[in-house]
Amino acid sequence: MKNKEFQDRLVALQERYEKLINRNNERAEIGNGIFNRFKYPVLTSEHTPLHWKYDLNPMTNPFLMERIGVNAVFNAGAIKFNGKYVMVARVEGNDRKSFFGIAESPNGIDKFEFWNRPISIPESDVTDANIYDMRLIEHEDGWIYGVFCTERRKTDVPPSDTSSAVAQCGIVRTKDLVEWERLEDLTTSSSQQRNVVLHPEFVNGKYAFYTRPQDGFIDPGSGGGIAFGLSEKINPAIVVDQKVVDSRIYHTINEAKNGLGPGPIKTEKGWLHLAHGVRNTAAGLRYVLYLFMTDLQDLSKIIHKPGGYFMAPEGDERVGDVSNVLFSSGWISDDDGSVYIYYASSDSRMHVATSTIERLCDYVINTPEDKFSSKESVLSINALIDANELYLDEKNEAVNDSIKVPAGEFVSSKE
Ligand code: M1P
Repeated sequence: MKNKEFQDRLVALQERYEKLINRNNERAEIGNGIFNRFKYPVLTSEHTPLHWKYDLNPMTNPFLMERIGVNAVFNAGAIKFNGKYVMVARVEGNDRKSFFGIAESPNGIDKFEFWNRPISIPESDVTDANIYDMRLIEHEDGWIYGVFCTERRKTDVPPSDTSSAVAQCGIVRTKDLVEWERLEDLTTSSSQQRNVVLHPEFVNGKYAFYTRPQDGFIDPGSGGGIAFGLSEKINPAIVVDQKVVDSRIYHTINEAKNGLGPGPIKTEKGWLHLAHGVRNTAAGLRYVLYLFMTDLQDLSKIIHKPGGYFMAPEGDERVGDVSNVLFSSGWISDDDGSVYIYYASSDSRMHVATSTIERLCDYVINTPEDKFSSKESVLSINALIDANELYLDEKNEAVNDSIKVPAGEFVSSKE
């Protein structure tokens, strides 16, 4: 006799899954001219396939119960591969263990579907307790690298300390996203590392890494911010000197800590970087995204850095497992100049925002820098108002088309 409860539940679950996977996404709002948000998240725990979670045999699972729960899908690396928009997402089970799952979409904004199985990442000599936050880098040596955080329990602590952990940078590489080769973990002079990114090009014949030196697992301690260093080889990769490129600064969006997001995008004006900045509040840490640009020749030199954040958590994005967090470890620069920015909200789900190289460069070059005081912020606004008064009459209509560049602060940054 057929198990009706099982059959009914199966049909309902499959219908819900298909509806979700095939849902069209829509631009959310008028936006700020810099990027467009989209109405729906692009990957959530609900996007994980039913056969990862359910025993689909009515004999062994007559109630069609979920046997393995998925808690969240977030912090994905991204790449365009074989014409598809691909994310390698951090999938976190109900058991708190993270692993990587590959999801692809035909257009980058919706219809993301996970591949049949999660990735089985080979282990190194020391077992990884938890692996997460993979950045995907197409390196000019011909490999696609995945650099990620490997977390292990701290050994030199009393048995009663069941929380202390060590974070390091794990490295894998692949040509097809199917076979993954594990390399030795990155060695640096810091006791812990997270948010490490490999630069896509050789620098003086060496592999270049962006690191985030830190003393503690959560607290960066004396770790000064996003750093840059070179390694002779990729296996083993050893970075001896870490030069801080973007430091933590009092009363800015990255006062408490920061970390690089995805691999940088090369533009005619410089290397575009997306990073996260963290500050502390009475409600806990707040993570926002920011952009900066480094010199094409000197990768450790920032040439443009807008003040403040590029994106901050908004609406539903503000709530999740770790609320008030935006975090990005993946973006795709497409052939037509479009940029797909994949970002996670509150350690729970993935979203996309779209922009273009032209817009992002304009934003990075022409947004006033942080000048570290309220007085300077007001001066920047007044310079903009002055420039607008020259250009517009009281009805906000242009009266002087010949003014191509606004006055004040905005003159110096225009080319
Ligand atoms: O919970 C927010 C983020 O915290 C860590 O990032 P960071 O090391 O910069 O503080 C990471 O665990 C990240 O995965 C997480 O999203």
